[in-house]
Amino acid sequence: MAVLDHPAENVSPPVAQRAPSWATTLDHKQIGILYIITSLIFMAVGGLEALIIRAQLWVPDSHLVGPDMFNQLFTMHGTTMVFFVVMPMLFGFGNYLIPLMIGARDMAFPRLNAFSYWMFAFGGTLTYLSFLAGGAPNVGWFAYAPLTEYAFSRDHSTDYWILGLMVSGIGTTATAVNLVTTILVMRAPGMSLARVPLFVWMMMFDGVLLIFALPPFTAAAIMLLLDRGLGAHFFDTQAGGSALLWQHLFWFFGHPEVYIMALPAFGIISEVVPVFSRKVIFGYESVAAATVVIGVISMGVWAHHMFTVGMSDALDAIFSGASFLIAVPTGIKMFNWIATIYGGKIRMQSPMLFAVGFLAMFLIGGLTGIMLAAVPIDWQVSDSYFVVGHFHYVLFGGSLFAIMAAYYFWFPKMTGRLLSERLARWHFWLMLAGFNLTFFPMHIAGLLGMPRRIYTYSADRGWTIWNQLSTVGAMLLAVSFLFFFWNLFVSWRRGESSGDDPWDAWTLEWATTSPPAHYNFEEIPIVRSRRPLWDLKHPEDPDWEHE
Ligand code: HEM
Ligand SMILES: [Cu+2]
Repeated sequence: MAVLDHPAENVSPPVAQRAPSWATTLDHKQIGILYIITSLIFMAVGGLEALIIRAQLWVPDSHLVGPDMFNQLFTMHGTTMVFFVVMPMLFGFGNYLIPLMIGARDMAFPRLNAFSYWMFAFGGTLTYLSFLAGGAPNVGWFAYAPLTEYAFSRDHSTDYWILGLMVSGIGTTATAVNLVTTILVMRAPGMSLARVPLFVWMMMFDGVLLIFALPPFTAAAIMLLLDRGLGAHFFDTQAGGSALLWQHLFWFFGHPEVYIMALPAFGIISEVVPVFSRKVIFGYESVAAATVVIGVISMGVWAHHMFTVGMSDALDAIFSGASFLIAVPTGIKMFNWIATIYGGKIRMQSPMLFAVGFLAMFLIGGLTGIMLAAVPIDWQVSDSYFVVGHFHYVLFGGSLFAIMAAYYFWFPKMTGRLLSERLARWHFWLMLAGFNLTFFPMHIAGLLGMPRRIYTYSADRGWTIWNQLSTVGAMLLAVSFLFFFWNLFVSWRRGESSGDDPWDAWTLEWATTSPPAHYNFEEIPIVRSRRPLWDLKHPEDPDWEHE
């Protein structure tokens, strides 16, 4: 019975009992919730922008919004979803959960943690202030040169884009350092790196990826500022600068960024699937190793975004091959999750529903990704709606479906209340239907030649029906999110009480009260296996006898 018994010397004195105020808080749980709520607000804004895009494309020759506004809408939508929604939402869950999962009282650097959050909040707000200053950024979320040069982008919208992302990027760098340090040095006694929950493992490599990928982007952003403000010519093609240099620097960040948004999602799935299949994860070691392999390869595939710029055949072949290769460790994870479900006592509650949705949707995104990694196919459909369909299956079908699983799974941890299963089911089925209706037809529109980022099209192109299906799908998606927001709102105030451990789970965050006290654990637990809470609940058959 002694698994979680604790020698007295591990017991720190209780920290201040009362949680500090939200504005000045250093508590990782409050900072996590701040991240989550702020990114939910940005999600509503980014979703609204998407709805206006879809409304504009509902009929041919539409003039609901003009071309200028359309450029701003897709730029702000993409920028918002990537930098102000998916990333910070994942950091929110990471912040909240990691110290609890590793049996710590907080992150390694609580002040830096608060700093990160505020940099994100101010960076996002700064980017949006551009709307008040004459217009929002309109150069696309990857801001290609030379369009961003002063000659072509004379107002300040591009400067807002650069500065907003640099400010929040500083916060992100700090978060990355904080994540890695926390996981390396703050683990409870007995929790070796080979015993951490897979979510923790994947967040650690998320931090590592960020540390490698962000600096080139920051450097490129500074170079662009110099071009625009001080007359430098890094990306100014008319003065001998290189537009391709920007693409290389941006995508050296931008592709790993896809995995920065995906790894934590993989981590969430690796926690949810075992609990709702009532089995340990199949092949913990191979899931962990696949994470490292994905991290390494993801730094070497960036130029698959540049097949059409005229690189050499050799470079095309190398980047194509590396992109195919990354499917292998990703496929290993898929295999492990499915093998975990196989033969399990499956409980189809809301977190598992979204996890299974993730598996199916992410698979489609992965398959179209392999198609796009083949250079001849990419040459045909690059910059078409096929690509827009593809990356929404990855980012929305992948990251966001997993994030939704995380909400339903950990909401009781954060609030002590369950989300309504009835509303969850409405949310799930509407979201699944709306998602596929929105994004599947985009592949067809793309194959029929519809370029991305066009504000309208003529009726004789044959694209109308596919656009109308997409727009109807987007409306369904919007309705599904109303169910989600309503569920969060009512369940937080008067949802059914969850108890401390509603899912009969096995990791340490469930070993304390829900919601946890300010100091997380009264006593720091001692860990002997990968499922410390299972050991505590089943002293007659603890995991550490088998591991
Ligand atoms: C409410 C659901 C969503 C809808 C209806 C939607 C719709 C769209 C559409 C129609 C475009 C293409 C605009 C164009 O090329 O003219 C687009 C672009 C984009 N979306 Fe979404 N989207 C949604 C959610 C998301 C999410 C969750 C993410 C990611 C995390 C995301 C990331 C992007 C990005 C990066 C672009 C590219 C922007 C650019 O071309 O600069 N979207 N979206
Ligand atoms: Cu990529």
